[in-house]
Amino acid sequence: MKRMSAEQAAEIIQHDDMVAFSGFTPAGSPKALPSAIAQRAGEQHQNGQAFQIRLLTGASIGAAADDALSAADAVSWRAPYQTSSGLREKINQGQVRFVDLHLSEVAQMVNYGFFGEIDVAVIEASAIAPDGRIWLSSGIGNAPTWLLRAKKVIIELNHYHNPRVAEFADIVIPGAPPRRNSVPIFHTMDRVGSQCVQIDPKKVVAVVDTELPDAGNAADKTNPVSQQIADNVVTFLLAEMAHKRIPAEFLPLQSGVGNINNAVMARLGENPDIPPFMMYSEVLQESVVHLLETGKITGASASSLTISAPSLQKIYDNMDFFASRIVLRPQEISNNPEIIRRLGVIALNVGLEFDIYGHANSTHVAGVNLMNGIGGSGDFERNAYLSIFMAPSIAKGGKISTIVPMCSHVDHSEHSVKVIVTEQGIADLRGLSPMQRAHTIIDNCAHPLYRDYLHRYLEQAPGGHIHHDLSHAFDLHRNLLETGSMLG
Ligand code: 0RQ
Repeated sequence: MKRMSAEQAAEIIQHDDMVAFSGFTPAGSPKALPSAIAQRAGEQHQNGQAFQIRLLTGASIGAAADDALSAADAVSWRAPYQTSSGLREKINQGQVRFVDLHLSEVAQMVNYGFFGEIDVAVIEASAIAPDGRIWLSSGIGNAPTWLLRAKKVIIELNHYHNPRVAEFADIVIPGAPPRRNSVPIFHTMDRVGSQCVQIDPKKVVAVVDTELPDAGNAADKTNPVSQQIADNVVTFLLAEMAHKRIPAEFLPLQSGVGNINNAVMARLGENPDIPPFMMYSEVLQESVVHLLETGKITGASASSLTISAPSLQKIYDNMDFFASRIVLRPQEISNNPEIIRRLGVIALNVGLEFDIYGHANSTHVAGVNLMNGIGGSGDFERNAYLSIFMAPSIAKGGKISTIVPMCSHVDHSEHSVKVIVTEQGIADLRGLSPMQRAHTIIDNCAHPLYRDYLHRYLEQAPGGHIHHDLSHAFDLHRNLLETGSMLG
C-alpha cells in the first residue's frame, strides 16, 4: 500500500469526482485531505482549470474543513448535512448545490446508485491490515458503505487514536430489499456485526499518515433559557414515569447536539428521580462521558463520539471501563427507524420554529435560508416512542417568535411531533385535535410578547378542521424580512 503525503494523495482526485468522506461530525472525519483538496482546487483554478468535487459525508465534518473547501470553491455539490458558516453562505447564494437528507437513508441511496458512483473514498482509519481489513476511529458514519462502494480508497491512518477505539465499532450492513432481514438489535447495547470492514486491498490507492485529534466544535454555553427548557423536559419525563407511560427502567434517549441538549443531559444526570438510563443516539456529546462515569448512563450507542480531545483521551486511558459501555454503529443502524421504534426511543431535538398546530421547521430560516440541515432529527422523531421538540420561545432578543401561525418550511409534521417544550412551558399534543393543539401551544409555549397576536390570528382565521387565514399566515415572516422584526 502506497504511503504518500496528503498533497500527493489529493492529486488522485479529479475534477467532478464524487468523493465520500468518513466520519460523523468532526469525529472520524479526514483531517489532512480536506485542506489538500482545497489547495489543489486553488492551484487548478489559478491555472485556469476547472476543479470541483461532489462531496458526500456522514453528517457534518469539521467546520474548518468545510470552510476551507468552500472558500476554495472546491465543492459543486454536497450532501447530506453541514454546519459550516462559509459553506452555508455559498449554499444560500446558490453557488453550491446542497441536498438535505435523512442521515439514515444516505448509505442505502448510495447502494442503489441514486447519486451515481463514488469515485474516491477518503477514510480515517485507526489501523489497516495488508489483506484489506480496515479499522475505523471515533466516528463511523457511512464509512463502511463508502469503503465497499468506492472505486478508489485513500486511507488517512491517524496515529492519534488508541487502536483499541475499534473495540467500540459494531459494523453491520443491512441486506437489499425486498427480502431484507431484520437487524437483530433488541437491546441498546446489542452487538451484531464486526469491528472492521474487509475490502479488496487493491482499491487502496494511498495511505496518508496523520496524528491529529478530531476538530472540536465550538464549546456549548449554558444559559438560563436552556436550563429552563431542560427543567421543563425533566418535569415532563417525571410525570410520564408517574403515569407509568415510561417503564420503571426508563427508555433509551436520543439527544441532538447544542446548548439545549447539553443542558437536558446535565439535568437528567443530576436528578435522583430519573433512574439510570441508556442512550440510543447518533452523536454522544461531552456530558455523556461524565454520566457514563457516574453510572447514570449505563450504556450508549451512537455513530460518533463528538467530544473534546481531553474527554476522548480520558476514554482511551480507561478503555477497560468504557469498551463495554459504548458502541459505535454505521449511521444507517444508529438512526435505523426499525430499531428506534422497537427500542421505544425518546427523541429530544431542537427546532427553529413551530406552528400553532405542531409542524416543525428545523432547517430553513424564514423558509428560505438553510441553517444546517435535517440531520438525523427526522429519523428519530418520526419513529420515536415520544418525540420531544425544544426551542427558546423567542430568538434574536424577541425579534423572532419561534411559535408562528404557519411554518415557513416543514421538516417534521404535526402527525409525529408529540411534545413541544420552550422555556415558557410544555405543550403535550397527544390526543389533541388541531384546534386544541393551537390553544395549548400558544398558551404553554409562546412568549407573552406574541401570545395575543397568535390568539387573534386563530380567532380571525376561517376554516374547518384546521383554521388558517391564507392571506395573513406569513405576516410575521414578512415583517421579519421587511423590518428585521416579526412584530414590525
Ligand atoms: O443564531 O447564534 O446567530 O444567535 O439560530 O439557535 O437557539 O443557539 O440553537 O444551536 O441548538 O441550533 C435547529 C439550528 C438549533 C439545530 C438548530 C437562530 C438563533 C441562533 C441557533 P445566533 P440556538 P442550536 C442531531 C440532530 C437540525 C438537525 C438536528 C439544528 C441560531 O438544532 O440544526 O436536529 N437542527 N440534528 O438566534 C431565525 C428562527 C430561529 C433563528 C433560532 N426561528 N428564525 N433564526 N434562530 N430560531 C445532530 C445531527 O444530526 C448530526
